Amino acid sequence: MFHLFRSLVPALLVSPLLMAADEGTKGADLTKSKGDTANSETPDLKGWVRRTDPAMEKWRDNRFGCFIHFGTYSILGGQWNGKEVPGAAEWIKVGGRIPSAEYDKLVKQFTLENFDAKKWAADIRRMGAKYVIITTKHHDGFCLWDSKLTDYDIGSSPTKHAVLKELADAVRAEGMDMYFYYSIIDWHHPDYRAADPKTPEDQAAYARYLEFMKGQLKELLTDFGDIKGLWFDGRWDASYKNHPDIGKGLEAWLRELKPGIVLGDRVRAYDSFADYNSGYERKLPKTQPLLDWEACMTIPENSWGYHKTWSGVGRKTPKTLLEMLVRSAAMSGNFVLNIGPKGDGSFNEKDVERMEPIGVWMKSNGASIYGTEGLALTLPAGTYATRKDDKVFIHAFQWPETDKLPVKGLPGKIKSCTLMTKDGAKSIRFEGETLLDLPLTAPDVLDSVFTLEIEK
Ligand code: FHN
Repeated sequence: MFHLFRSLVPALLVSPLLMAADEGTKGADLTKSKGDTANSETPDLKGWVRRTDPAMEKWRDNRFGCFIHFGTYSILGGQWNGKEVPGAAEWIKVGGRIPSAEYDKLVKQFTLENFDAKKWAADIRRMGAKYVIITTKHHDGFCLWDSKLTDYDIGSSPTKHAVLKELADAVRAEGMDMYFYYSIIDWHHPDYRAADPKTPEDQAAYARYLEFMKGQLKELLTDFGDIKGLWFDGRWDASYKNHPDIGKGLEAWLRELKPGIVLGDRVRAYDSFADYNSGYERKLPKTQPLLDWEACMTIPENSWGYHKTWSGVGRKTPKTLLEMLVRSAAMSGNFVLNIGPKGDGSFNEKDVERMEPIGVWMKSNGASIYGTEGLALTLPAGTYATRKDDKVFIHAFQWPETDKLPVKGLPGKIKSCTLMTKDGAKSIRFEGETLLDLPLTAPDVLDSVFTLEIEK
C-alpha cells in the first residue's frame, strides 16, 4: 500500500512518536479550534493564478454560501454530563474529555426524526445563499454517508435518512451549488497520525490513512451527483503541514478525477494557495486581498456545531451578519454563514431567527450582492460599495447624519439613482457625486441600498 503514496509522502523521517488507535484526540490541540490561520496577505501571491473558467466564475458570482456543521456531536449540543463544555460544540469530544467508547455510542442515537433535506434546502435558499457546504466528516471521523471504507458512519446509525444524498439532491433542486467539507484530521481512524510520522510503522499507517482518505473522496465525488468543490479542513497537524507535497499531490489527483473542481487553499499546507484563500475564519480581511478569497463565519463567537446554551458574548444579530456579507462583497470576496442543526435534524431556532431577516433583505437587494465585485469609494463610516456592469450599489448600514450622501471616486458620471424602500425602488435626486434630499430615516433597518446607474 505504501508505494501508492511514495509520490505523496516523499520524505518521511524516522522518530519514536507513537499514537495509539483509540487516542485519536491525543494530538488534538484545543487552541487550534480558534481557527485556521489565513495564509499570507502580502503581495507575494506565491505563484497564484486567477482561474477564469465557468466553474470558478460561478463560485465568484455566488458570493453568499451556507456552511452546515452536522454530526453526532449535534446530539450533545455543547453539553456533557449536564454541564456546558467550554469551546466549540463540534470539539466536545476533546473539550469534554469524552472517552471514545462513550462518544461512539452517539451513533446509535442518531435517529434524525426531524430531518427533512428539502426543508433545509428551501430554508437556505430563502436566506439567499447560492451554495451549501456540509461537513461530510468532521475531525471526530464520523461520516455522514454510508461509506464502504468505514463503519463509523451514518450506515451504522438507526436513521433511515441518507443525509448527504438527500441534501445534495435537494440543494440542486433549489438551484444552489453543493460543496462538501472534509476533515483531514481524523480522531477516530486507527491509522491517522497527528505528529510527523517517523517510524516505519507510523509511516505505513499514515500512508494507509491517506489511501483511505482518497477512497472516501472518490466516493464523495462519484456517488452524490455534481459536487462543485471540496472544502478541506485540519491541515495544521505536522503529519500534513510538514509535507506540502501530500496536499499538492492530492489536489492534482482530485483535479484529474473531477475537472473544474473548486478547491480552497486548505487542501494545501500553508505554503501556497489553491483556487482561493479560505483562511478567513471568523474574521474578514482588513483590506481587499489580492486574490480570490472566502470568509466563513459562526453565529456565536466560536461554535460551528449546534450549541444549546452558548454562554459566551452572544450570538450575532442579523444586521451584524449581513454587514459582514456586504463588506465581503465590497472587497470582492465570498461570505459563508454557518448554521448548526440540532441532533434530531431540525434547524436551531436561533439560526432561523437570523436566516429569515437576511433572506427578506436578500430578496429585495440580492442584485447588489450576486455577481458583484468591490469598489473602493470614499464613503462615510458604515457605508460600502459593490458594482456590477454599469451599476454601483451603495449600502448604508449607518444612515447618513444629514439629508445628503457624498459618493466620491465613482468610475463615471451618475445617470440615475434609486433607493430601495418597502414600496419598491424610489428615484433619488443627485448633483455631481452627491445624493440629495434623502429620507430622514433609513428605509431598511438592516441596510438601505442605493442603485446608481453610471454613464459608460
Ligand atoms: O476545528 C475546525 C472547526 O471546528 C470548524 O470546522 C472550522 C470551520 O472553518 N475549521 C476548523 C478550525 O479551523
